[in-house]
Amino acid sequence: HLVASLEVEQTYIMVKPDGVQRGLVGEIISRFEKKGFKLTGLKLFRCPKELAEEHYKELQSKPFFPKLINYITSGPVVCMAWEGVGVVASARKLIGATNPLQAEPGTIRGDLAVQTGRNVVHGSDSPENGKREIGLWFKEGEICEWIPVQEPWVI
Ligand code: FUP
Repeated sequence: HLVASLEVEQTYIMVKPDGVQRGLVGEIISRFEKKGFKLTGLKLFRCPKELAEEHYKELQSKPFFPKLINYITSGPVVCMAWEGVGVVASARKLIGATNPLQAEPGTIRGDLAVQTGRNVVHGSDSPENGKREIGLWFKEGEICEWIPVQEPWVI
């Protein structure tokens, strides 16, 4: 089960081609911003087949692999790096179950998607994969470290 960690982590979040085509980019970014995580990387990107295959290499032997690669490379995606305490597990909670029909209402997939093969968003499944995937999808210099202005929320 998803247990939130107390470590500052990085996760790779991606709006998949259906999310871009359906105009859901702002809505999806908004969910992570409102939760309180920090955006450290963002770009619109047309993904080459080789990169999609590397990203999903753990699923290489699955019967749905060729369809998955076609889907991810079918149009531009929005690549994001997000940072925060426990962000990996928390982002997966915000995203919801892989099958959108099983995803809880209130989650991105639960609110916005129907099909597993069109589930609008990706989120890394471990801090190790978060680092690996950010390294795959972003070049050096595309990740921006910044410190939010420290305004007190209550006096
Ligand atoms: P998730 O971590 O929720 O993105 O799910 P997985 O890593 O298990 O699967 C990655 C992607 O493969 C899913 F987003 C959609 C696709 N997939 C299928 O098309 N069919 C399946 O039965 C399982 C996954």
